[in-house]
Amino acid sequence: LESHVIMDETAIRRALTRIAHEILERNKGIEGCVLAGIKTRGVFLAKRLAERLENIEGKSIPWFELDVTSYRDDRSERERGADKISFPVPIHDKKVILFDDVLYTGRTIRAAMDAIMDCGRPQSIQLAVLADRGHRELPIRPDYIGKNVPTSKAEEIEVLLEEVDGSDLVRIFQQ
Ligand code: 3GP
Ligand code: 5GP
Ligand code: MG
Repeated sequence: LESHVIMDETAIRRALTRIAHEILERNKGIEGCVLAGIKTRGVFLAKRLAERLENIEGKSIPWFELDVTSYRDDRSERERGADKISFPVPIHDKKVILFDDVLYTGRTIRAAMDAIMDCGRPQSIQLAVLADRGHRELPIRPDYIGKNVPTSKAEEIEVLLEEVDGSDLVRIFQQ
């Protein structure tokens, strides 16, 4: 099993700092912005980004966790209807910025947008990802990208984050 490192701790830190500045530039600050971290690792990325933005701007930005499992299109209709998400942070008229670790087919992001639209009408939805590995099956593109990683479908990206894995690293594996 061959693997190589595509982002180390420093690269991840710099990418997050750059994305923070890109968000501030595009939105002219963080007024009206809300961060949403998608399921496991996207949550920690969103939390880190919120800290960066607070350090730069000197004001806090709301963020919340988003579990899109019940909105995925690979679940049955019955399973999907089961639990409607409610957010701890109001999203009506807000600029919601989604954060996920890896973007692949785009189905997870479609599910995340569905979940959000079910709860209100945001002013806009933007997307940040740590790694974009290509192979989209839906017309979805990220607004903020840590690193573009062209992959074959046989390759897999492993994202390790301090909070869950004890260290920060992005690696690519050949299956
Ligand atoms: P995450 O919850 O931190 O994002 O999907 C469950 C976990 O498996 C994810 O962790 C993700 O990192 C990892 N994973 C690795 N390869 C894949 C893949 O091809 N599809 C999905 N859905 N998850 C993958
Ligand atoms: P998509 O729905 O775009 O196909 O996949 C995105 C989700 O699946 C992300 O939340 C991510 O966790 C996971 N995923 C897809 N491919 C990979 C991969 O190569 N590596 C990792 N770590 N996660 C992946
Ligand atoms: Mg993920």
